[in-house]
Amino acid sequence: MARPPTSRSAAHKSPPALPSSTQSNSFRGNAGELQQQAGGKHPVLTTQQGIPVADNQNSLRTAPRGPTLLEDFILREKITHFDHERIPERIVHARGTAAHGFFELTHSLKKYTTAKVLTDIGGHTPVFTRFSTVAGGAGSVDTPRDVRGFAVKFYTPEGNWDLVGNNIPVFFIQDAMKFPDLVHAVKMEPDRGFPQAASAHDTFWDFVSLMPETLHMVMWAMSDRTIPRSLRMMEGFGVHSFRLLNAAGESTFVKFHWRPKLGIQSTVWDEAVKLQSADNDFHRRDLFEAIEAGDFPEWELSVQLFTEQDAERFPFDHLDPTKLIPEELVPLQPIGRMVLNRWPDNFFAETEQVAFCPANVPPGIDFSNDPLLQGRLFSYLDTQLSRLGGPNFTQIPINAPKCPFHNMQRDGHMQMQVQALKGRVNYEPSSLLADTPRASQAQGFRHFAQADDGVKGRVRAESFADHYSQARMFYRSQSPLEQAHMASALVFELSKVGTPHVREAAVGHLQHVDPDLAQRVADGLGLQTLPPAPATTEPVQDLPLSPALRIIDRMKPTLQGRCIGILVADGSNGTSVANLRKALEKVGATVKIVAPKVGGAVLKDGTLLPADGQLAGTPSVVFDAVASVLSPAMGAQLAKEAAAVDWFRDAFGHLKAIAACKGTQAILQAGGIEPDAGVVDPADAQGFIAAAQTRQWGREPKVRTLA
Ligand code: HDE
Repeated sequence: MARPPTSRSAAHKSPPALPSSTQSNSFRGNAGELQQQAGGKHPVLTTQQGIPVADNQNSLRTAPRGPTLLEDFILREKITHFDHERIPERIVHARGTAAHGFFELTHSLKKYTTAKVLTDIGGHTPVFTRFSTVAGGAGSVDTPRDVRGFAVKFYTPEGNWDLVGNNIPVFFIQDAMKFPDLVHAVKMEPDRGFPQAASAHDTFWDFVSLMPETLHMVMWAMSDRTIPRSLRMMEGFGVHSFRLLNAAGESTFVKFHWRPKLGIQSTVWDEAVKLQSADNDFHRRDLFEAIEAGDFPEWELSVQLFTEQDAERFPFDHLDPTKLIPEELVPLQPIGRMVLNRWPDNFFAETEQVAFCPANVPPGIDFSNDPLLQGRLFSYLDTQLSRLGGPNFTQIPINAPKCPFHNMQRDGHMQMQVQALKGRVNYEPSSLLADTPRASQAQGFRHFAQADDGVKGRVRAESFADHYSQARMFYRSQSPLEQAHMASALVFELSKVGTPHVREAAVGHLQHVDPDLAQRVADGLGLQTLPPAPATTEPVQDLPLSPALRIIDRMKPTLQGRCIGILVADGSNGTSVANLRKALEKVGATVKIVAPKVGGAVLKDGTLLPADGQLAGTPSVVFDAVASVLSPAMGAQLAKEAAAVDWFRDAFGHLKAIAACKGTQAILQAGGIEPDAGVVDPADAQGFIAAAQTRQWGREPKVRTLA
């Protein structure tokens, strides 16, 4: 039955006049609700075909309350494009964040390589650097216990060089053949679809316990390296040995290391866990805010250089990616710096579509025979063909070289170029056209001419057989507190493993790493007997220790790049807040004001101090240290507020310095906090700065039981 017309169905008969680029294009929809307020000149909205759009609010209908017409090409185009907005996420390293910047070479490696990026001092090579977690999906969190990807694309004058590394210098497996198994084992279990972004489950530890070559990297994964405070405070490693080739064709092996200018800094585990609820984007936001504030993150690039003869003397095989070269054995030589100074304009176009590939190297850099690297040389281009939809992804601006490039590759899905070389010739050799691209012996890429003799077969080198010695070296090189963190991480992870024999097998392997560690983990798991150590083919060596592998001792005592939260409320003393803030900012810290209401607090003198965050939504985990300036009355009131009590209790538990005024004492008492040397008065700004430059490590045994 036809409805009588009502006021609801009154038609908006004619759309407003088509806005011109000089007119305002704000107008009202049927309900009269739309207002667009941004000023400036607004170009006419068009379809992808360039057809101007008159109404971007209403689809085309037969009548105001009638069905929508298939004829509406504007609606169809808009929805179709939207339907295809997502592309497959990376199978690993799906969650990432990136920034633009430059690399500046400070020391030439001319003796070793012809690659201009490593020989021409002073110039700025543009870079795009993407950091990532490994196991979680693109929508997972920033702070799980996980390895971090550290991939740098250098747009060099001789083509793109991708140094696709991690924040750990070794890898779990020795052969690319095992990568799909490793990744299947660590990602969410296939029948149940969980856990997301976590290695603490049966399949990962089952794989580990059956593949002892993983043990060295497992020790790194259980260390504080995998719970970084900030992407700006992580090291990066190229992992594999690469080769440098000089003009004479001579080869030198090289390992690449990135060292953060702000020093390495990690969180404590409970903090990392709580960050997952406080701010899923903690690392992404931190990098964004630093770059927006002009506080550009910087890393030093260093190399370890060694010859084939040097390598023969190492007590391990450098082609085995489960081994690192201690810097006590081959020192690091700084050669340049990378600064990240520009946030991408568009996350999808740049951070999501960027395609890194370890096979992208300019002339003068070459590969080693590391079997993991060899597999990677294939995998990245292959996965990118499906992830980015075809072979022309190299033309996406973020992936295209910034130097001239010419070849005879043509056509394919999403071809964007009409090549400069016009006419009949799209092949080589040809005699029909002048100025066609040709190969160059002088400038072209050369491979190291390596002699190989052997018998073809699916074999693993005997020199790869020692799986435990470096795991032991790494564990024993740590400070006692770091060892306790590792033992506790192992207890946590294995406690999440439901299958007893998997748990026990993992502990058995730890006996080879360190019998005391195995016992601590067994005790932490409540095992009645210590599981037996599996047989080994090689005796475990006691290698010289490498204190350079610690991080707690090497954390930089600084407030640069660190963020301090000051809690205020109505009635707070504005002068005390201002003085503290000034002193903190003077030494490079960022200060954020937190108040019970985001509108801010009315200070004792009646002025309004705007807040950067609301107390319940800005827990202390997002800060490196906290302070408070509260009146006794507000302190007493907040002592009954869980968010305020947790603010201090968590800061204390996470070993942070606290500057607490007298008014705050009631909250500290409610949180059961017994002030120690890391709890000072906010009037003592210098005392607070000294305490906040580091964590209060001595407090840890008082606040939690470590394995
Ligand atoms: Fe990767 N890895 N990987 N990987 N990897 C990928 O490539 C692979 C390995 C690393 O921000 C994928 O485009 C194999 C070591 C980073 O976009 C894929 C093997 C190291 C990134 C792939 C390894 C890395 C990736 C997934 C063993 C440290 C993210 C999406 C043979 C040196 C780069 C993609 C970015 C990404 C394969 C081992 C680092 C599937 C087969 C060792 C930082 O191609």
